[in-house]
Amino acid sequence: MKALEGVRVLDMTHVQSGPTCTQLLAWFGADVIKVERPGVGDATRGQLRDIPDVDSLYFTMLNHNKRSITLNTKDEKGKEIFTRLIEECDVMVENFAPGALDRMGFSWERIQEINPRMIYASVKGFGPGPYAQCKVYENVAQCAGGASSTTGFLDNLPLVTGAQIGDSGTGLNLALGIVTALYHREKSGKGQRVHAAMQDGVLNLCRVKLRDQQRLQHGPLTEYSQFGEGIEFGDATPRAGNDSGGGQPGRILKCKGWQTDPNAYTYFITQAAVWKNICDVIGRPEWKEDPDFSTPPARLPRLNEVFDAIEQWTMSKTKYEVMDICNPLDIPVGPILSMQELSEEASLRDTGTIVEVDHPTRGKYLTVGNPVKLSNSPSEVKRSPLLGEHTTEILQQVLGYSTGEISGLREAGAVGSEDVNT
Ligand code: CAO
Repeated sequence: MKALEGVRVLDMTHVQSGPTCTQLLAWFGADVIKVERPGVGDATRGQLRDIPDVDSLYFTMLNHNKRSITLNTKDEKGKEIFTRLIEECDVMVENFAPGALDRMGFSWERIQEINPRMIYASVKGFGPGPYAQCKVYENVAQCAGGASSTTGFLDNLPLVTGAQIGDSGTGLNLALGIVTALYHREKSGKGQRVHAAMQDGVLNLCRVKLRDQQRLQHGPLTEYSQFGEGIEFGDATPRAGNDSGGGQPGRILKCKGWQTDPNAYTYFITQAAVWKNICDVIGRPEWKEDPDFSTPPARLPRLNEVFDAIEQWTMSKTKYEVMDICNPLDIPVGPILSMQELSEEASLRDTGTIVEVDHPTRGKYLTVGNPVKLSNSPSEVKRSPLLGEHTTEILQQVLGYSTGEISGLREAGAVGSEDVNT
């Protein structure tokens, strides 16, 4: 039995943040019913398509293990069906622009009336306050949550990161809020509202930068490269290039082949505890006892010199050789792995972190699997549903409608007929 078996989720999510959350719940065993607009569906089905008329990878990689029903929730009959679904489900998840569900007639108050045990979970761009009504996409959240002002190099533009910390990151927070509320419901018997704002999620992940903002009031940030370079600090936490965010200085360094391979680099951390091993490995044994280099505070103003010397050594090795030599010596290093290398990495396939899935119209493709592994509830990644694939099945099995009633609902346009010929 899967950990969340028996939990039924009414999934009104679209794009990335909400679907990340409901996909996780589905991987843990919940029955996730994705409600989509007839004939249209989640906008990402058609975005960034690589194969004509086939659900995009963007969609398929965010909607595994779900069932799809097409339902017009703005139509009166559609609203009746939606009300019945609220009665039958434990959790409702949505990430519409602020106010969309209220405009449909399904405010939190109304949902509680229909089902007092319902857990109603939302992602929005911002929490209550001046920006509460704004629409938000990933990069807006990264900018408004403090990630961009602290990412990039000091003398250049703020940057966004490739990791979808605003969307997928907030989806993870929402999933935790939902299972916490489910646990609470066991004792209270009541549902509750769960809200996760993307700005809050990004800021939470940037806590070390808020830490540094406060440290700045008491002096320069000595582990930042700009300290060693004699560049003054301003009022706000600066961009720090590839400096390590912690107390152990680190940088990205060139490895053998860097002239032609854009990913021939390694991250190298000069952890104080293994400084002597680092000196030996890079051929600078004299630094072990030299007072200018032997202690972490002495090295701080000389980090450029230290990393230049380490880079002379890493440039003579491939990123994998650096890893093979440093790991037995307890020196923390990490190769810069490309998406191509990751997709071919056998150990990630073995653990189910990367999975190959077969899809009826797309064929085989790779996707990420569940990053959280439960020993008694392993995740099995199943393909995403076609638009409306389970409309009849859900109307019959979950809500008990007869075939005749379903035909009537189709004729009235309350539900879609995408699944009729499949
Ligand atoms: N039947 C009928 N209507 C439906 C429906 C259905 N099954 N499903 C959705 N709709 C309607 C909604 O009611 C809404 O209509 P109104 O605007 O008339 O009330 C409309 O479809 C879609 O709403 P939307 O404003 O959420 O969609 P959008 O594409 O304009 O905006 C987004 C997208 C992501 C900017 C916005 O939803 C948002 O800000 N969400 C919150 C933050 C978030 O999650 N962002 C991350 C997205 S991933 O980068």
